[in-house]
Amino acid sequence: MNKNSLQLYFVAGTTNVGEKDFLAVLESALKGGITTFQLREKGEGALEGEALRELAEKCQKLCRDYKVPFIVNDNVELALEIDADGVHIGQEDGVIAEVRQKIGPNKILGVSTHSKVEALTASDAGANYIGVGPLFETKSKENAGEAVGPELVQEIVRELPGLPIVGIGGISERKAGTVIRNGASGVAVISAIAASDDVEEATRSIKGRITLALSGVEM
Ligand code: 3NM
Repeated sequence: MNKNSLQLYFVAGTTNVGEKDFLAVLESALKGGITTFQLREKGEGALEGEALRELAEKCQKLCRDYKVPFIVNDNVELALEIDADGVHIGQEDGVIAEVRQKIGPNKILGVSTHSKVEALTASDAGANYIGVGPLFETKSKENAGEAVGPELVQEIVRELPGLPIVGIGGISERKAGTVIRNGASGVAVISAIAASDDVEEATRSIKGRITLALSGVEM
């Protein structure tokens, strides 16, 4: 995969946007410059079944309009059914190599990792990129575990220089540059975008920080 598409990776589901309209939030984020979107529909009141499929198809269409990859979290069957660009799985979502087998060689496979060992395993099993986190404290994921700190990104990059990494967990606009300077190809966020009052503007600001950090400008 093109690692530039990981620069600002927006992760969200309907339970992350408060009173806002979910698709409007996604479109604003796309306008603001997100480079990948992952539909992660979890928590109390999360959509399931046909309702989830309909939402996924609407997200997919919007992402296509903006030429941004559309990734489905966890649900390999749904991703295949609607021909999403890829799937993202956690450590509990089935053995990584089995998921790769199911989706074939061409779809994007992302895996959440929390240690060097998990990163190596994911890489061997055919992940195209890994999420490393939670880098900082986060309230957006239940049982996210202790913050591992951005230094873990650096350690993993040293072991696996060819594997694109997105940092995740508690990343604010202010922290985005640090994550990039530790060697990540990009940052993945939920609340920094989904919970902001002005989604497009917040997205643009985070993207600006990432672009600066990738070009080597210190802030
Ligand atoms: N995965 P926020 S942390 C979905 O560590 C997710 O694997 C994590 O949300 C991991 O940007 C996390 O609001 C939540 O902190 C990220």
